[in-house]
Amino acid sequence: MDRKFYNDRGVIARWREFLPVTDATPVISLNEGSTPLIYAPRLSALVGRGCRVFIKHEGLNPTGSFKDRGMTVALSKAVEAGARAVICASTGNTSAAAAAYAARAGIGCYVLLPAGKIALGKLTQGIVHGAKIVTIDGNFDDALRLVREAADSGAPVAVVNSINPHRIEGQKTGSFEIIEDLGDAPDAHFLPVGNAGNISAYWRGYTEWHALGRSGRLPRMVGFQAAGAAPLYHGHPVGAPETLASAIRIGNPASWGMAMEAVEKSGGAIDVVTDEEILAAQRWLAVNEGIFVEPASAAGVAGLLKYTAADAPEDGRALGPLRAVPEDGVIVCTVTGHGLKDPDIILRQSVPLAPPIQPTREAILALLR
Ligand code: AN7
Repeated sequence: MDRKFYNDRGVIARWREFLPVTDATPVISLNEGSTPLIYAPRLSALVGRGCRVFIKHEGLNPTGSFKDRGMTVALSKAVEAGARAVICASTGNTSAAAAAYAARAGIGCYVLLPAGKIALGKLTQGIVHGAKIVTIDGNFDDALRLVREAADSGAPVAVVNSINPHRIEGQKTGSFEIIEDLGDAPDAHFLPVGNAGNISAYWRGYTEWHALGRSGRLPRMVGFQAAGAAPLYHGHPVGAPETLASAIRIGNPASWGMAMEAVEKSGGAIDVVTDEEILAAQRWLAVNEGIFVEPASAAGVAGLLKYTAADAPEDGRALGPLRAVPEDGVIVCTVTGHGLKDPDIILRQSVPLAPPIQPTREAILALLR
């Protein structure tokens, strides 16, 4: 079978010269990337001081999360190397992307998931794309340990977790797109942190283009962990991470060192947001900006809302890393996954629908009065 599925969009087609691919690399793509950078007027007004806030909406990738950027590179390189199957541990989105890109490549896919802790949409994606789903009586950290052990023991599978360097390479293209859209890097970049690959990837993208003179500044990288799953914030692994934001329920991130280097070199920070703040930010973004993201994806916005809260000290603004953003500065918040990944979390918090009305003119007019 011809393995060269050429494709004129997608992360590899658009950013080939910055990625570890050659003409011999088959391109396994679903036209990922090129996601919109959406101006957020209400969030900007909350920050004040003339600052502008933009949402990089990674939920609009083909499988509904940022994982597609790295997975196109990881699967293309795996097929180039002759792999017949890939394997990953996941809190859900990595497995959804691996399953879809493996299907696209026509090779097998094993996904190791913490039993009972995966959002419905993500589990559904693994099933529909035909992945071999293995649930584990343990958490994500246990699943990732098993993947490493299987690979180290010579199992005939290519690992597509972010310990695979091709994943980070693909994900760094998010920074390139932001610089192209804004004409420069932002002053600060807020995003959720789980296994810590994405903050590392964005920083790599920003520093590579800064070194090439394609941008004039480097952003402060500000990462947010869930309060119950915050190993980077506390400075040590968390044995039993807990958060409603299941995507970032991770106690021992694989990209720990790279992430802390990004934070330190950029003058940024790692901070925490509570589950209540995450759910409030998810709702706030949906109601005020029309953007529906999954809970973990709202962690960066939750951080921004925390810093701008009315009861914050001083003048009520410019708390924490926001203090370092200049007047008329630019802040980008990456939202990492689509809200439809996890509808349960919204329905569980919502009042039940009213009983049906009669299909009559009187009934609808009475309701709208
Ligand atoms: C929506 O799918 O780790 O800090 O196995 O799904 O790069 O790990 C997902 C992580 C943020 C954290 N937002 O990114 C997995 C997995 C969403 C996510 C993160 C994840 P990293």
